[in-house]
Amino acid sequence: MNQATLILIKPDGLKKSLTGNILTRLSETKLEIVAAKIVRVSDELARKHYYHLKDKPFFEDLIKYIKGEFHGRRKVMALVYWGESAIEKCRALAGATNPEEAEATTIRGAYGRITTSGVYENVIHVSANEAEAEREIKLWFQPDEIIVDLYPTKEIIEKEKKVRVWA
Ligand code: IDP
Ligand code: MG
Repeated sequence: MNQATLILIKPDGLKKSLTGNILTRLSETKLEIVAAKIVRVSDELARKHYYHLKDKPFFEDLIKYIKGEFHGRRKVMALVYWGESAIEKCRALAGATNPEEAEATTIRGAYGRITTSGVYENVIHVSANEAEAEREIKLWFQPDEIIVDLYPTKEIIEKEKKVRVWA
C-alpha cells in the first residue's frame, strides 16, 4: 500500500554535512520524494511537532535541539517520501530512537550520538505511523508544496493576510 512519511534531517545532520549521505541511504528504498524544503523551525512548530512528548523530562532540550539551538542555525530539511510501505522502509533505515542502541548500519547507528547532557542527537525524524504522518505532513507542508494529492483539500480566500514579498 502506498504511504507518505515525513522525513526531517535534524540540525545535527545538516551541521555534520550528512544531507547527501542520508538521501543516498533513503534512495535505497526506491521511494519517491514528493516534497522538500529547508525550514526555519519556530518555537510553535517545534512544540506542535513534538507535543506528544511534552511531559517527558527531556522535552525542553528536545525543543532546543530541533530548533537548532545546539547547532548554530535554526533549520532542518523537511521531505515527504511516498510509495509502497514508506513508513516501515524509512523507519528501518533510520534505526532505533536511541542512537547508541541503533544498529550500526542504520542512519542513526552510523551518525547519531548521545551528548554528555543526554540529548539524543539522532540525525533524522521519520513519522511512526500513518496517522502521525498525516498530522506531521500537514504541519510542515501546505498542499501546493507537495506534488501528489495526499489528503483532501479545500479552497478558501484569505483576506488581509500579511505576507513578505521581494522588494
Ligand atoms: P522516534 O524519533 O524514533 O519516533 P520518539 O519517541 O517519537 O522517537 O521521540 C522523538 C525524539 O525525541 C527522538 O527522535 C529523540 O530525538 C528524542 N528522544 C526520545 N526519547 C528520548 C530520551 O529518552 N532521551 C532524550 N531524547 C529522547
Ligand atoms: Mg516519533
